[in-house]
Amino acid sequence: MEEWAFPTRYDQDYLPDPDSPYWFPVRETMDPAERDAAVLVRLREVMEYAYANSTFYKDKWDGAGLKPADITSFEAFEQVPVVTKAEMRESQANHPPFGDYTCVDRSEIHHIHGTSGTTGAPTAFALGRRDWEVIADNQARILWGMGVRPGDTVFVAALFSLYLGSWGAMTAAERLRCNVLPFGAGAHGMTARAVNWLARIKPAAFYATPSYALRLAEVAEKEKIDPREFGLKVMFFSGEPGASVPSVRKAIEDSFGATVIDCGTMAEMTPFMSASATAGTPDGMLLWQDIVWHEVCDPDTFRTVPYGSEGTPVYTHLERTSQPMIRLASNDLTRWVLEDNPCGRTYPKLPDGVYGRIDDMIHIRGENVYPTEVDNYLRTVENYGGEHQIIVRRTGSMDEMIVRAETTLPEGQRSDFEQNTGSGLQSFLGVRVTFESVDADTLERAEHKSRRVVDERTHR
Ligand code: 8LQ
Repeated sequence: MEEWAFPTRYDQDYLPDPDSPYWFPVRETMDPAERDAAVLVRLREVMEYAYANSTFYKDKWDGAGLKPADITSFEAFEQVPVVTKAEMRESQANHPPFGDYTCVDRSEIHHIHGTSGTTGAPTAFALGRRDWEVIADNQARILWGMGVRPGDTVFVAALFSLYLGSWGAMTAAERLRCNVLPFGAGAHGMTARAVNWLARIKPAAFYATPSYALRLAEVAEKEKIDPREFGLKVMFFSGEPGASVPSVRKAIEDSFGATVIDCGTMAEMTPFMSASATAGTPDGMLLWQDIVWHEVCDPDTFRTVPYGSEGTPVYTHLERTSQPMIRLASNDLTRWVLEDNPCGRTYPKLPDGVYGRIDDMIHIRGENVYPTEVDNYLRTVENYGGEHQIIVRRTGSMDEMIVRAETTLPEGQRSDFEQNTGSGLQSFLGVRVTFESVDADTLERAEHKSRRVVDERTHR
């Protein structure tokens, strides 16, 4: 296996053979059982390292009665208790500012990022200098898999602040010897400027959230510029479901005429692109198991579910030394499979991407609805105005779901639209829905991740 060692340090001058679709042909195409055997040894090494360098992991595992040396099988690894975000927040509160799961000295920290949520205490992410280099290398390798090449221009249209997505895309593209346009997002008037820069620079690759790409397409239309003129080859997305939601994906492909690639796990798990599609396998996300160990688990027992089944992703770093996450519970939902991938990589795959967070699932009269399913349906409807809201309300003991969608139709000509879309949505979702329409361009567009659900229930 190429450059397989812990702690990891990659040759910073390495670039693959220009004709190779793979950065590391052996690691990417090897027999999965052989790879898993190497990963098992690595899991033990990472655990030894974390046990020796952090009181968080030492106390957690001592409390569970296990030692890194016990991890001689994946069955044993699945007994390792998961790490929750609540535990990380508590650790940072008790051991400010980075928590006692940080395994390096403060002088080794190269970047500090964090959660950008406006509610609750933020969590700080401390990324070591060596880790930053390894992250860049890991993600350059994944960009190579997406078809991005040295010399390509990569346009990064995501917030350059606490959010790791933009920085992770930038550092990866730099390592790949691309030219990076760190455009950012979120400032007033910036989307129209992005349209003009894209039309002028004509980058090969583009990174953002899927919501923001659709926003950009709308603004381009207003500016009378066809996004196909940007000449984009690859658009890669992370941060929220979308790139694997069929009608959202199609809307982006149709608007921009580029290959859409879904990627992304969690900011804590940076290199977050370790779940990513490739140029040869553009649908779903492959789990690059030699970079981060991805398990799909039963959300109650945190044991892996068989391939073909649904569960929640649990992630383990294989190369991080600053804040290694060992069995971090994502609280998301997905389904995984292991089958032949057209690109030749032998990784398992999430064929439908990550559908969403377990907490965001809406429970209506015994049925579960994902907000992304509403999005998926509405984007197929003629005269849909491009944005919607989902309002969940409790009337008596029943939960009620109201979908408020924009339409391009003028008032007075909407009754068929309302009736057909409402009943179509209801049969698509299999739950009762109250449907309302509003004027196009009246609901707020996301500059980052969409927040379409307005939950008016005081408790669930
Ligand atoms: N999340 C992230 N990527 C997703 C995807 N491709 N599909 C579905 N849901 C996705 C810095 C990267 O963008 C990762 C990131 O967004 O990290 P965050 O900000 O910590 O948010 C993580 C959550 O975003 C995940 O748990 C998913 O719910 C979602």
